[in-house]
Amino acid sequence: MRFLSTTILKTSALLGLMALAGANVLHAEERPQQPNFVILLADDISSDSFGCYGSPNPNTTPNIDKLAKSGIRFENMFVSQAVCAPARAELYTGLMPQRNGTFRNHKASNPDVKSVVHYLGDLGYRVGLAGKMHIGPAAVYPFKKIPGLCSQCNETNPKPDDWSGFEKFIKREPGKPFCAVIASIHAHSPWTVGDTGHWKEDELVLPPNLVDTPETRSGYLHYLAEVREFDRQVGDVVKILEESGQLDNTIIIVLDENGAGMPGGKWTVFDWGVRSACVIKCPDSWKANFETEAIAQYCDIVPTLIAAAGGTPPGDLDGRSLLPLLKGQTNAHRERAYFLFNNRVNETKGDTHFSIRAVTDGKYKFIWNLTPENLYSVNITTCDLTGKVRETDFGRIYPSMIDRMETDPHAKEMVNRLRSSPQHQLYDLQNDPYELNNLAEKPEYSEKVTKFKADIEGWMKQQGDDGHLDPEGMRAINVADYEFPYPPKGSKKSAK
Ligand SMILES: [Ca+2]
Repeated sequence: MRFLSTTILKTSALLGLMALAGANVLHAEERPQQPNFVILLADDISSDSFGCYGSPNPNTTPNIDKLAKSGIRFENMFVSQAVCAPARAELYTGLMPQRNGTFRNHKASNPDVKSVVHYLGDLGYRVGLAGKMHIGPAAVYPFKKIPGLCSQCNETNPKPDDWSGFEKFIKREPGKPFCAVIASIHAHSPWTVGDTGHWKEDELVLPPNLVDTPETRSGYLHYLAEVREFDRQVGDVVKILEESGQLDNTIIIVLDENGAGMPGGKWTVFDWGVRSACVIKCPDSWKANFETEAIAQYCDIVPTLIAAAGGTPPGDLDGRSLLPLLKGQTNAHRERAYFLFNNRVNETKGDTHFSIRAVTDGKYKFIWNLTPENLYSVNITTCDLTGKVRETDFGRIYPSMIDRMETDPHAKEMVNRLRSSPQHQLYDLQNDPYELNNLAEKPEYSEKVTKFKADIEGWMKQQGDDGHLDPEGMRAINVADYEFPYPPKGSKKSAK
């Protein structure tokens, strides 16, 4: 109700002034209008690939950079779990992974959970999705399907985008607000789409948490071409909204999802995975044009949309509305952001169960490995056990790091910090944004470690999270074990 209340207050003040001036008519165009929403969701991109987030390589995201110049750029937006299905479930339900049920990849949400489709539907919105779903069950996420975008993130040769479905969707019922999610497959591997000609492979600046091998350079180049493809989609959508006259009444939210599908990004709780780019363009009349260091998480988006639509967000969501922040009424939001990662056990042979939790106050990150005795096992690390995965572009990077371990101390460190991470890690995010220097064992930080550990314990209790220490509960051996059909029937692609 905040949007309406604010509007009513403003309107009352305006009426007061108008009465003084001898005018007292409230015109139709002054009545509060529900904004449209467009969420542009990337797939497996780290925020440091965006120009407006300081990409050291030029020409990656000209359209998003332009949007950021006239909108709000979040410095501290985070996703709770850096992998596809949990990131999406959190974004669409306003609940963190443990409470919505999607606390590992490919796992369905709890059937009694509601999503943005229900909440905005109740407020008169049409809610559609184009592109990648990767969530279930359908009853929790009954998006209207917007055709025209590839939905298969593993597709090597996707059809060119056809925006006619999106154009029809936004024009279908004039006067009725809409919410459209544009869920891209870029830059999920395989990195086969886009123009690599914007960069020279040997001139690329690689993030310092990677290891400079020919395989990494080649992978990163093709990844950047897909980042630029996502940016092109953002530009296409903004142009369509502009041409249809809908741009000014549409709140556009651009998110990078869960970090690059490379070692140390996706599948981790490092910032390269959980820290998300977030650019929000509000209606011009809001004059919302600034950068914010306020801490926010993906679960805050749903209550923000509900509030902006004139509704009251349910009190039991994990997220809280960002509307006061967007409207410049506050510059703070959360004191902490929390993270988890649970792997899928036995998704390839040799997996062990891995469970990890983390917290940040925006300045420091504390990571608590609940299973320090087990090796970190996700499909990117077990790829060195299965020659097959080495043949994929993303699968070649980690083995190339392993091959360098004997001669390159940095490679050894980067592999080991993933493969057998210690029980406790503490990083100074301001001086060490790539989390390379673990401070947890230094005596001067012991108090901080104790405090952060208590914070995580409190959060786990609030979430009903027992740490998932029983590997049976995480077992997902093959497609038949997934709780929702992924990949969809008829697809020959294997799930990642
Ligand atoms: Ca993803």
